[in-house]
Amino acid sequence: MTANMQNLESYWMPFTANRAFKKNPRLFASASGMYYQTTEGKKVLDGCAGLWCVNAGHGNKKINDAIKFQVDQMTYSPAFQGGHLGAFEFAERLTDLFPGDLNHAFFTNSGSESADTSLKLARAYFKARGNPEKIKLIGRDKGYHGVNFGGLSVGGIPAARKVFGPFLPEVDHLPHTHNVEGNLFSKGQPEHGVELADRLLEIIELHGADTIAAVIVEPMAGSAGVVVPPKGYLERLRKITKDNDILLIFDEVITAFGRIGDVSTATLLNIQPDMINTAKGLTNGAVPMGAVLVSDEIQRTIVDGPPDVIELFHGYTYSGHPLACAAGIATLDVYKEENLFERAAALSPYFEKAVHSLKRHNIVRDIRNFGMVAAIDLIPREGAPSVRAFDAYLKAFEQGLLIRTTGDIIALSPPLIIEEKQIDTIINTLDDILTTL
Ligand code: PXG
Repeated sequence: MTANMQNLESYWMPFTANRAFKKNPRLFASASGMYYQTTEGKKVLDGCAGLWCVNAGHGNKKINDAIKFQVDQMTYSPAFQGGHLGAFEFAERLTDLFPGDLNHAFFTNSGSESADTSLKLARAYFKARGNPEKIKLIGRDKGYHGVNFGGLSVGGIPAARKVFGPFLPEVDHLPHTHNVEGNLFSKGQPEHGVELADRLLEIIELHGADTIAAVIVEPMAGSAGVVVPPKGYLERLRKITKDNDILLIFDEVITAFGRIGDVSTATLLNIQPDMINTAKGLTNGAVPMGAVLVSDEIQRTIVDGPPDVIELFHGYTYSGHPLACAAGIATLDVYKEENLFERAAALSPYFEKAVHSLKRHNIVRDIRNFGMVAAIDLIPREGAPSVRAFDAYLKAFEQGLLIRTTGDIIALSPPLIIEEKQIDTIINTLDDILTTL
Protein backbone atom coordinates (compact mmCIF):
# COMPACT_ATOMS: atom_id res chain seq x y z
CA MET A 1 0.00 0.00 0.00
CA THR A 2 1.37 3.39 -0.87
CA ALA A 3 1.60 6.31 1.48
CA ASN A 4 0.23 8.67 -1.15
CA MET A 5 -2.91 6.64 -1.80
CA GLN A 6 -5.61 9.10 -2.78
CA ASN A 7 -8.95 7.33 -2.48
CA LEU A 8 -9.92 6.96 1.15
CA GLU A 9 -13.64 6.93 0.37
CA SER A 10 -14.39 3.23 -0.03
CA TYR A 11 -13.49 2.27 3.52
CA TRP A 12 -16.34 3.21 5.87
CA MET A 13 -14.45 3.58 9.13
CA PRO A 14 -16.03 2.42 12.41
CA PHE A 15 -16.73 4.86 15.25
CA THR A 16 -15.01 7.61 13.27
CA ALA A 17 -15.91 11.06 11.98
CA ASN A 18 -15.28 9.77 8.44
CA ARG A 19 -15.36 13.09 6.60
CA ALA A 20 -13.09 14.90 9.04
CA PHE A 21 -10.68 11.98 9.17
CA LYS A 22 -10.41 11.70 5.41
CA LYS A 23 -9.58 15.41 5.15
CA ASN A 24 -6.81 14.98 7.68
CA PRO A 25 -5.94 11.26 7.82
CA ARG A 26 -3.79 9.76 10.52
CA LEU A 27 -2.47 6.52 9.03
CA PHE A 28 -0.26 4.07 10.86
CA ALA A 29 2.28 2.09 8.88
CA SER A 30 4.20 0.08 11.46
CA ALA A 31 4.57 -0.38 15.18
CA SER A 32 7.19 -1.62 17.58
CA GLY A 33 7.26 -1.71 21.38
CA MET A 34 5.71 1.51 22.70
CA TYR A 35 5.60 3.33 19.35
CA TYR A 36 3.66 3.55 16.13
CA GLN A 37 5.13 5.00 12.98
CA THR A 38 2.82 6.85 10.60
CA THR A 39 2.88 6.70 6.80
CA GLU A 40 4.58 10.09 6.99
CA GLY A 41 7.35 8.69 9.14
CA LYS A 42 6.20 10.28 12.41
CA LYS A 43 6.93 8.32 15.58
CA VAL A 44 3.94 8.22 17.94
CA LEU A 45 4.09 7.06 21.57
CA ASP A 46 1.14 4.77 22.25
CA GLY A 47 -0.71 6.02 25.33
CA CYS A 48 -3.70 3.72 24.89
CA ALA A 49 -2.37 0.32 23.77
CA GLY A 50 -4.00 0.69 20.35
CA LEU A 51 -7.57 0.49 21.59
CA TRP A 52 -6.87 -0.88 25.09
CA CYS A 53 -5.63 -4.17 23.66
CA VAL A 54 -1.87 -4.24 22.97
CA ASN A 55 -0.94 -4.91 26.59
CA ALA A 56 2.42 -6.56 25.77
CA GLY A 57 3.44 -3.77 23.37
CA HIS A 58 3.64 -3.79 19.59
CA GLY A 59 5.36 -6.34 17.41
CA ASN A 60 6.26 -8.76 20.18
CA LYS A 61 8.58 -11.27 18.51
CA LYS A 62 7.33 -14.32 20.37
CA ILE A 63 3.71 -13.60 19.45
CA ASN A 64 4.61 -12.79 15.83
CA ASP A 65 6.70 -15.97 15.50
CA ALA A 66 3.86 -18.09 16.90
CA ILE A 67 1.45 -16.65 14.34
CA LYS A 68 3.96 -17.14 11.49
CA PHE A 69 4.55 -20.75 12.54
CA GLN A 70 0.81 -21.43 12.64
CA VAL A 71 0.32 -19.82 9.21
CA ASP A 72 2.47 -22.56 7.73
CA GLN A 73 0.76 -25.35 9.68
CA MET A 74 -2.92 -24.57 9.11
CA THR A 75 -4.83 -21.32 8.84
CA TYR A 76 -8.31 -22.77 9.30
CA SER A 77 -9.91 -25.82 10.81
CA PRO A 78 -13.70 -26.31 11.07
CA ALA A 79 -14.97 -25.08 14.41
CA PHE A 80 -18.12 -27.24 14.53
CA GLN A 81 -17.84 -31.02 15.01
CA GLY A 82 -14.11 -30.65 14.43
CA GLY A 83 -11.18 -29.07 16.18
CA HIS A 84 -7.48 -28.51 16.45
CA LEU A 85 -5.16 -28.90 19.41
CA GLY A 86 -4.39 -25.19 19.73
CA ALA A 87 -7.97 -24.38 20.78
CA PHE A 88 -7.93 -27.03 23.51
CA GLU A 89 -4.51 -25.94 24.74
CA PHE A 90 -5.48 -22.28 24.80
CA ALA A 91 -8.74 -23.01 26.64
CA GLU A 92 -6.86 -25.00 29.28
CA ARG A 93 -4.25 -22.28 29.72
CA LEU A 94 -6.97 -19.64 30.10
CA THR A 95 -9.09 -21.55 32.56
CA ASP A 96 -5.97 -22.20 34.66
CA LEU A 97 -5.33 -18.47 34.72
CA PHE A 98 -8.81 -17.24 35.64
CA PRO A 99 -10.09 -17.67 39.18
CA GLY A 100 -12.14 -20.39 40.85
CA ASP A 101 -14.39 -22.68 38.90
CA LEU A 102 -14.36 -20.76 35.60
CA ASN A 103 -13.13 -23.95 34.00
CA HIS A 104 -14.59 -23.61 30.49
CA ALA A 105 -13.75 -21.21 27.69
CA PHE A 106 -16.19 -20.43 24.86
CA PHE A 107 -14.32 -18.73 22.02
CA THR A 108 -15.70 -15.76 20.09
CA ASN A 109 -14.05 -13.20 17.82
CA SER A 110 -14.62 -9.95 19.69
CA GLY A 111 -15.84 -8.36 22.89
CA SER A 112 -19.25 -7.78 21.32
CA GLU A 113 -19.62 -11.48 20.56
CA SER A 114 -18.44 -12.33 24.08
CA ALA A 115 -21.22 -10.11 25.48
CA ASP A 116 -23.96 -11.74 23.42
CA THR A 117 -22.56 -15.21 24.09
CA SER A 118 -22.58 -14.70 27.86
CA LEU A 119 -26.15 -13.36 27.84
CA LYS A 120 -27.33 -16.31 25.75
CA LEU A 121 -25.52 -18.75 28.05
CA ALA A 122 -27.28 -17.22 31.06
CA ARG A 123 -30.68 -17.89 29.51
CA ALA A 124 -29.69 -21.33 28.24
CA TYR A 125 -28.48 -22.26 31.72
CA PHE A 126 -31.77 -21.49 33.41
CA LYS A 127 -33.75 -23.20 30.63
CA ALA A 128 -31.58 -26.31 31.06
CA ARG A 129 -31.96 -26.12 34.84
CA GLY A 130 -35.75 -26.05 34.62
CA ASN A 131 -36.33 -22.33 35.29
CA PRO A 132 -37.39 -21.12 31.83
CA GLU A 133 -39.01 -18.01 33.32
CA LYS A 134 -35.61 -16.65 34.44
CA ILE A 135 -34.87 -14.58 31.32
CA LYS A 136 -34.39 -10.94 32.36
CA LEU A 137 -30.99 -9.38 31.81
CA ILE A 138 -29.81 -6.49 33.96
CA GLY A 139 -27.14 -4.10 32.68
CA ARG A 140 -26.07 -0.70 33.94
CA ASP A 141 -26.34 2.90 32.81
CA LYS A 142 -23.14 3.97 31.02
CA GLY A 143 -22.30 0.29 30.46
CA TYR A 144 -20.62 -0.76 27.22
CA HIS A 145 -20.79 -4.34 26.03
CA GLY A 146 -20.09 -3.87 22.36
CA VAL A 147 -22.32 -3.18 19.41
CA ASN A 148 -24.45 -6.28 18.85
CA PHE A 149 -28.10 -6.28 19.84
CA GLY A 150 -27.67 -8.21 23.11
CA GLY A 151 -24.78 -6.09 24.33
CA LEU A 152 -26.48 -2.88 23.24
CA SER A 153 -29.69 -3.89 25.00
CA VAL A 154 -27.96 -4.17 28.38
CA GLY A 155 -25.58 -1.33 27.54
CA GLY A 156 -26.15 2.20 28.69
CA ILE A 157 -24.26 4.56 26.39
CA PRO A 158 -27.01 6.67 24.81
CA ALA A 159 -25.08 7.61 21.64
CA ALA A 160 -24.31 3.96 20.89
CA ARG A 161 -28.00 3.02 21.13
CA LYS A 162 -29.73 6.08 19.76
CA VAL A 163 -30.61 5.08 16.17
CA PHE A 164 -30.68 1.30 16.56
CA GLY A 165 -33.69 0.51 18.73
CA PRO A 166 -35.87 -1.22 19.63
CA PHE A 167 -33.71 -3.46 21.74
CA LEU A 168 -34.33 -6.70 23.60
CA PRO A 169 -37.34 -6.58 25.90
CA GLU A 170 -37.00 -8.04 29.40
CA VAL A 171 -34.03 -5.84 30.25
CA ASP A 172 -33.44 -3.36 33.05
CA HIS A 173 -30.51 -1.18 34.13
CA LEU A 174 -28.74 -0.45 37.38
CA PRO A 175 -27.66 3.14 37.98
CA HIS A 176 -24.02 3.93 37.15
CA THR A 177 -21.52 4.88 39.84
CA HIS A 178 -20.11 7.96 38.15
CA ASN A 179 -19.94 11.39 39.79
CA VAL A 180 -20.83 10.20 43.24
CA GLU A 181 -20.37 13.12 45.62
CA GLY A 182 -17.03 13.07 47.38
CA ASN A 183 -15.29 10.89 44.77
CA LEU A 184 -13.57 13.63 42.73
CA PHE A 185 -9.83 13.03 42.17
CA SER A 186 -10.03 9.55 43.68
CA LYS A 187 -6.91 7.46 43.54
CA GLY A 188 -7.79 3.84 42.79
CA GLN A 189 -11.19 2.68 44.01
CA PRO A 190 -13.31 5.59 45.28
CA GLU A 191 -14.64 5.68 48.84
CA HIS A 192 -18.27 6.47 48.11
CA GLY A 193 -21.03 4.66 46.24
CA VAL A 194 -21.20 1.11 47.62
CA GLU A 195 -24.90 1.68 48.35
CA LEU A 196 -25.62 2.00 44.62
CA ALA A 197 -25.31 -1.80 44.46
CA ASP A 198 -28.42 -1.99 46.63
CA ARG A 199 -30.44 -0.59 43.76
CA LEU A 200 -30.31 -4.15 42.48
CA LEU A 201 -32.56 -5.07 45.41
CA GLU A 202 -35.16 -2.64 44.07
CA ILE A 203 -34.92 -4.13 40.59
CA ILE A 204 -35.32 -7.60 42.09
CA GLU A 205 -38.32 -6.40 44.09
CA LEU A 206 -39.85 -4.89 40.96
CA HIS A 207 -39.40 -7.84 38.59
CA GLY A 208 -39.04 -10.77 40.99
CA ALA A 209 -35.82 -12.77 41.32
CA ASP A 210 -37.54 -15.69 39.63
CA THR A 211 -37.65 -13.73 36.34
CA ILE A 212 -34.02 -12.52 36.32
CA ALA A 213 -31.25 -14.53 34.68
CA ALA A 214 -28.18 -12.34 34.98
CA VAL A 215 -26.56 -9.07 35.88
CA ILE A 216 -23.78 -7.92 33.54
CA VAL A 217 -21.35 -5.13 34.46
CA GLU A 218 -17.92 -3.96 33.50
CA PRO A 219 -16.02 -4.02 36.81
CA MET A 220 -14.50 -0.74 35.62
CA ALA A 221 -16.53 1.01 32.92
CA GLY A 222 -14.03 1.86 30.18
CA SER A 223 -15.87 3.43 27.27
CA ALA A 224 -17.98 5.62 29.54
CA GLY A 225 -14.75 7.30 30.61
CA VAL A 226 -13.06 5.12 33.23
CA VAL A 227 -15.63 4.76 36.00
CA VAL A 228 -13.83 2.92 38.79
CA PRO A 229 -15.91 0.68 41.08
CA PRO A 230 -16.47 2.17 44.54
CA LYS A 231 -14.95 0.17 47.37
CA GLY A 232 -17.21 -2.74 48.27
CA TYR A 233 -19.59 -2.21 45.32
CA LEU A 234 -18.70 -5.28 43.24
CA GLU A 235 -18.55 -7.47 46.34
CA ARG A 236 -22.06 -6.31 47.21
CA LEU A 237 -23.36 -7.03 43.69
CA ARG A 238 -21.93 -10.53 44.07
CA LYS A 239 -23.66 -11.07 47.41
CA ILE A 240 -27.05 -9.83 46.20
CA THR A 241 -26.92 -11.86 42.97
CA LYS A 242 -25.85 -14.98 44.85
CA ASP A 243 -28.56 -14.56 47.52
CA ASN A 244 -31.15 -14.26 44.75
CA ASP A 245 -30.00 -17.05 42.41
CA ILE A 246 -28.98 -14.57 39.69
CA LEU A 247 -25.84 -15.02 37.58
CA LEU A 248 -23.16 -12.34 37.69
CA ILE A 249 -21.23 -11.66 34.49
CA PHE A 250 -18.11 -9.49 34.60
CA ASP A 251 -17.30 -7.91 31.25
CA GLU A 252 -13.53 -7.70 31.54
CA VAL A 253 -12.82 -7.02 27.86
CA ILE A 254 -10.73 -4.02 28.94
CA THR A 255 -9.80 -4.89 32.51
CA ALA A 256 -8.42 -8.43 32.03
CA PHE A 257 -4.85 -9.40 31.18
CA GLY A 258 -2.90 -7.07 33.43
CA ARG A 259 -4.64 -3.79 32.74
CA ILE A 260 -5.60 -3.34 36.40
CA GLY A 261 -2.46 -5.03 37.75
CA ASP A 262 -3.76 -8.58 37.87
CA VAL A 263 -5.28 -11.28 35.63
CA SER A 264 -8.73 -9.75 36.05
CA THR A 265 -10.67 -7.53 38.44
CA ALA A 266 -12.28 -10.70 39.77
CA THR A 267 -8.80 -12.00 40.66
CA LEU A 268 -7.64 -8.70 42.11
CA LEU A 269 -10.67 -8.26 44.36
CA ASN A 270 -11.18 -11.96 45.04
CA ILE A 271 -14.73 -11.99 43.72
CA GLN A 272 -16.06 -15.05 41.92
CA PRO A 273 -18.42 -14.15 39.05
CA ASP A 274 -20.26 -16.86 37.11
CA MET A 275 -18.79 -15.73 33.79
CA ILE A 276 -16.01 -13.40 32.68
CA ASN A 277 -16.03 -11.91 29.18
CA THR A 278 -12.71 -11.18 27.52
CA ALA A 279 -11.25 -10.06 24.17
CA LYS A 280 -8.61 -7.37 23.37
CA GLY A 281 -5.58 -8.35 25.53
CA LEU A 282 -6.47 -12.03 25.03
CA THR A 283 -4.27 -12.08 21.92
CA ASN A 284 -2.53 -8.74 22.48
CA GLY A 285 -4.76 -7.48 19.67
CA ALA A 286 -2.66 -9.43 17.16
CA VAL A 287 -5.50 -11.59 15.85
CA PRO A 288 -9.16 -10.82 16.65
CA MET A 289 -10.52 -13.06 19.38
CA GLY A 290 -12.78 -13.11 22.42
CA ALA A 291 -13.47 -15.70 25.09
CA VAL A 292 -16.17 -16.19 27.71
CA LEU A 293 -14.91 -17.98 30.81
CA VAL A 294 -17.78 -20.05 32.19
CA SER A 295 -18.31 -21.78 35.55
CA ASP A 296 -18.52 -25.55 35.95
CA GLU A 297 -22.12 -25.24 37.12
CA ILE A 298 -23.29 -23.38 34.00
CA GLN A 299 -21.35 -25.50 31.54
CA ARG A 300 -22.28 -28.83 33.10
CA THR A 301 -25.95 -27.95 33.37
CA ILE A 302 -26.15 -27.03 29.69
CA VAL A 303 -24.05 -29.93 28.47
CA ASP A 304 -25.80 -32.51 30.63
CA GLY A 305 -28.15 -33.97 27.99
CA PRO A 306 -28.10 -37.00 25.70
CA PRO A 307 -24.42 -37.44 24.76
CA ASP A 308 -24.70 -37.50 20.97
CA VAL A 309 -26.69 -34.35 20.34
CA ILE A 310 -25.38 -30.82 20.04
CA GLU A 311 -25.94 -29.29 23.47
CA LEU A 312 -25.78 -25.63 22.54
CA PHE A 313 -26.79 -24.16 19.20
CA HIS A 314 -24.32 -21.31 19.39
CA GLY A 315 -20.87 -20.55 18.02
CA TYR A 316 -19.01 -18.84 15.21
CA THR A 317 -17.25 -20.07 12.07
CA TYR A 318 -14.10 -18.61 13.55
CA SER A 319 -14.53 -19.73 17.18
CA GLY A 320 -11.09 -20.93 18.29
CA HIS A 321 -9.44 -19.84 15.03
CA PRO A 322 -5.98 -21.45 14.70
CA LEU A 323 -4.15 -18.15 14.20
CA ALA A 324 -5.95 -16.55 17.14
CA CYS A 325 -5.19 -19.52 19.40
CA ALA A 326 -1.52 -19.46 18.40
CA ALA A 327 -1.39 -15.73 19.12
CA GLY A 328 -3.25 -16.21 22.41
CA ILE A 329 -1.02 -18.99 23.73
CA ALA A 330 2.09 -16.97 22.91
CA THR A 331 0.51 -13.88 24.48
CA LEU A 332 -0.04 -15.73 27.76
CA ASP A 333 3.59 -16.90 27.62
CA VAL A 334 4.77 -13.32 27.13
CA TYR A 335 2.60 -11.98 29.97
CA LYS A 336 4.14 -14.62 32.23
CA GLU A 337 7.77 -14.46 31.08
CA GLU A 338 7.83 -10.67 31.18
CA ASN A 339 5.84 -10.56 34.45
CA LEU A 340 3.59 -7.98 32.85
CA PHE A 341 0.71 -8.22 35.34
CA GLU A 342 3.12 -7.71 38.24
CA ARG A 343 4.86 -4.98 36.28
CA ALA A 344 1.53 -3.19 35.82
CA ALA A 345 0.80 -3.46 39.54
CA ALA A 346 4.28 -2.15 40.40
CA LEU A 347 4.06 0.77 37.95
CA SER A 348 0.54 1.82 38.95
CA PRO A 349 1.54 4.08 41.91
CA TYR A 350 4.00 5.98 39.68
CA PHE A 351 1.40 6.29 36.94
CA GLU A 352 -1.21 7.43 39.49
CA LYS A 353 1.05 10.15 40.91
CA ALA A 354 2.02 11.34 37.44
CA VAL A 355 -1.55 11.55 36.16
CA HIS A 356 -2.85 13.32 39.26
CA SER A 357 -0.18 16.02 38.81
CA LEU A 358 -2.41 17.38 36.00
CA LYS A 359 -4.98 18.44 38.59
CA ARG A 360 -3.51 21.96 38.64
CA HIS A 361 -5.13 22.85 35.29
CA ASN A 362 -8.35 24.74 35.78
CA ILE A 363 -10.05 23.00 32.83
CA VAL A 364 -9.59 19.65 34.60
CA ARG A 365 -12.81 18.63 36.35
CA ASP A 366 -11.70 15.25 37.67
CA ILE A 367 -8.93 12.67 37.43
CA ARG A 368 -9.48 8.98 38.12
CA ASN A 369 -7.23 5.93 37.87
CA PHE A 370 -7.28 2.18 38.39
CA GLY A 371 -4.21 0.05 37.71
CA MET A 372 -2.74 1.16 34.40
CA VAL A 373 -5.83 3.10 33.34
CA ALA A 374 -6.51 6.75 33.95
CA ALA A 375 -9.00 9.39 32.90
CA ILE A 376 -8.55 13.14 32.76
CA ASP A 377 -12.02 14.59 32.73
CA LEU A 378 -12.16 18.05 31.17
CA ILE A 379 -14.75 20.78 31.63
CA PRO A 380 -16.53 20.93 28.25
CA ARG A 381 -16.41 24.12 26.18
CA GLU A 382 -19.70 25.91 26.39
CA GLY A 383 -22.12 24.67 23.72
CA ALA A 384 -19.48 22.36 22.23
CA PRO A 385 -19.37 19.06 24.08
CA SER A 386 -16.45 16.70 23.26
CA VAL A 387 -14.58 19.35 21.25
CA ARG A 388 -12.03 20.26 23.91
CA ALA A 389 -10.94 16.64 24.45
CA PHE A 390 -10.78 15.96 20.72
CA ASP A 391 -8.63 19.07 20.31
CA ALA A 392 -6.34 17.54 22.92
CA TYR A 393 -6.29 14.33 20.85
CA LEU A 394 -5.29 16.17 17.67
CA LYS A 395 -2.65 18.25 19.45
CA ALA A 396 -1.21 15.19 21.18
CA PHE A 397 -1.01 13.38 17.85
CA GLU A 398 0.84 16.33 16.34
CA GLN A 399 3.28 16.09 19.20
CA GLY A 400 3.79 12.36 18.74
CA LEU A 401 1.46 10.97 21.41
CA LEU A 402 -1.59 8.76 20.88
CA ILE A 403 -4.35 9.13 23.47
CA ARG A 404 -8.01 8.09 23.46
CA THR A 405 -10.88 10.42 24.10
CA THR A 406 -14.50 9.76 24.89
CA GLY A 407 -16.76 12.78 25.32
CA ASP A 408 -14.63 15.33 27.18
CA ILE A 409 -12.54 12.67 28.85
CA ILE A 410 -8.97 11.76 27.95
CA ALA A 411 -8.35 8.08 28.64
CA LEU A 412 -4.87 6.64 29.09
CA SER A 413 -4.15 2.89 29.05
CA PRO A 414 -0.60 2.39 27.77
CA PRO A 415 0.98 -0.96 26.96
CA LEU A 416 2.19 -2.55 30.20
CA ILE A 417 5.79 -2.54 28.96
CA ILE A 418 5.86 1.25 29.38
CA GLU A 419 8.88 2.76 31.18
CA GLU A 420 8.66 5.49 33.82
CA LYS A 421 10.30 8.00 31.50
CA GLN A 422 7.64 7.30 28.86
CA ILE A 423 4.95 7.94 31.47
CA ASP A 424 6.74 11.25 32.09
CA THR A 425 6.63 12.00 28.35
CA ILE A 426 2.87 11.35 28.23
CA ILE A 427 2.23 13.57 31.25
CA ASN A 428 4.57 16.38 30.10
CA THR A 429 2.95 16.41 26.66
CA LEU A 430 -0.53 16.57 28.18
CA ASP A 431 0.62 19.20 30.66
CA ASP A 432 1.68 21.43 27.74
CA ILE A 433 -1.48 20.76 25.79
CA LEU A 434 -3.83 21.42 28.72
CA THR A 435 -2.39 24.92 29.08
CA THR A 436 -3.36 25.65 25.45
CA LEU A 437 -6.96 24.40 25.54
N1 PXG B 1 -17.14 -4.98 26.32
C1 PXG B 1 -16.34 -4.00 26.80
C2 PXG B 1 -16.27 -3.80 28.27
C3 PXG B 1 -15.60 -3.21 25.92
O1 PXG B 1 -14.83 -2.23 26.42
C4 PXG B 1 -16.54 -4.46 24.10
C5 PXG B 1 -17.24 -5.21 25.01
C6 PXG B 1 -16.69 -4.75 22.65
O2 PXG B 1 -15.54 -5.29 22.13
P1 PXG B 1 -15.31 -5.35 20.54
O3 PXG B 1 -14.10 -6.23 20.40
O4 PXG B 1 -16.52 -5.96 19.93
O5 PXG B 1 -15.09 -3.95 20.08
C7 PXG B 1 -15.70 -3.44 24.54
C8 PXG B 1 -14.94 -2.60 23.55
C9 PXG B 1 -12.98 3.16 23.86
C10 PXG B 1 -13.14 1.85 23.18
O6 PXG B 1 -11.96 3.80 23.68
C11 PXG B 1 -13.68 0.82 23.91
C12 PXG B 1 -13.90 -0.41 23.27
C13 PXG B 1 -13.55 -0.58 21.95
C14 PXG B 1 -12.99 0.48 21.24
C15 PXG B 1 -12.78 1.71 21.87
O7 PXG B 1 -13.84 3.56 24.64
N2 PXG B 1 -14.45 -1.41 24.04
